[in-house]
Amino acid sequence: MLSRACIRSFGLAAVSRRQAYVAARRTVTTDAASSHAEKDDVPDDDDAPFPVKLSDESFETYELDPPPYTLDTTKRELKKMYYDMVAVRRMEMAADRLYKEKKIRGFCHLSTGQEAVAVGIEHAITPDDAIITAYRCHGFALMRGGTVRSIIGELLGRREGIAYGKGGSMHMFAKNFYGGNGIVGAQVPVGAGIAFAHQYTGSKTTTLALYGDGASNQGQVFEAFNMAKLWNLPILFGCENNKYGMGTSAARSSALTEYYKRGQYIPGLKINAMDVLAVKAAVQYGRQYTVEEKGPLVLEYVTYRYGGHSMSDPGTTYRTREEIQRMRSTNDPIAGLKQKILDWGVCSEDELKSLDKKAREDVDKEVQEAEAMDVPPTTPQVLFEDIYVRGSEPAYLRGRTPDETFYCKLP
Ligand SMILES: Cc1ncc(C[n+]2csc(CCOP(=O)(O)OP(=O)(O)O)c2C)c(N)n1
Ligand SMILES: [Mg+2]
Repeated sequence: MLSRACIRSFGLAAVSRRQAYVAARRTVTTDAASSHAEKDDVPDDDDAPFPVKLSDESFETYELDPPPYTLDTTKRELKKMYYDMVAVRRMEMAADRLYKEKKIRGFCHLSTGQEAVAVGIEHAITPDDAIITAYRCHGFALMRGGTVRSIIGELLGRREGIAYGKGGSMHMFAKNFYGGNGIVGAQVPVGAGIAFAHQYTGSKTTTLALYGDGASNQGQVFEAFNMAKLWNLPILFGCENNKYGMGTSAARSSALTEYYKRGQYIPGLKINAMDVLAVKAAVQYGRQYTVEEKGPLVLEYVTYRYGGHSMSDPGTTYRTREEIQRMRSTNDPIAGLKQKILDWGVCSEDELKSLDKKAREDVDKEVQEAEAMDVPPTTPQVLFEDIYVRGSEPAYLRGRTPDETFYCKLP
């Protein structure tokens, strides 16, 4: 029989386990407006650089010197960052509407709340660097040069979609953007392969391989870490920690929620990824580190998704409405940058409003164009097209049964 003391201690253990579930420690700030610039330092000229001081709670490091806490930016860049984040959000909102109208079918994962990650990264790298991510990929596709028209067209399954209407929400590609991948974690070793190619060809570029807090527990992630370290690959592994993997909180799924330490023998950096400037500073530092052949890094972008996991998840059964509301009203990346732009006198409230209006109008116009696009004709030619790179197709492709075999027209 169990003694009372025993029962008490088991009980306590269960309680402390439960508490551990609730309180995942997030030690960097998620304040989106935590950086600081002196108004007097902001020049009149849109292209003249001025310094921004990041909050000392922007980063946490593991076996790594932190990035500089000062970042040079320009008025033009801040306005572009703002425009980009608004455009990503408007595009996601349009996808949300079209899904609810049943015009978009199948899977659809939105990144509302996480805009500072895709935008901050793009402002820190060059078009020759590579990005690969999971299914929450619309914002990355846009930042990598996809158009709203082609991304929404893809979601609608249109012929002129970014993947010719055959990929849908999870499978979008652009130059040096390797998707959009549906299998949780699978993009991480593929990212290591891209980094290997960069190293092999001596291109002095880096690869960013992004995955979620849920994906971080996949075995293949650790296999990729191992190879990357052995070969000193120029890669920035990046865990987008949005606190949940589907309906499971990070603390329930991960024995160690400090994802930036997960590389063990790979240095790591945790980033306030609600502040687009902190993301830019961290990634530009990481990029430099990897192209200087110092080896891989594991970054952790601390962020938050406002919506459910996908369109079929209301997102309110495993977290409180208060938590979502608090993040939206006090940590929003767009509102945070907006406040800084106004505080620092980067532009007037009217100019910012017209920037907002322009982003909205640009997106709405392209969404309308996407809706007007043709759906692909239902012919075998179209069905079998684009399995191979155009021009490299084999003589025939097998269908489900021999009579479905498709003979490619040889050029
Ligand atoms: C190998 C594999 N297992 C399970 C799934 C189902 N699944 C899709 S998303 C997901 C959770 C991933 O969460 P996270 O990595 O945190 O990414 P987030 O959705 O938060 O961006 C799971 C388990 C899958 N797609 N592939
Ligand atoms: Mg997650």
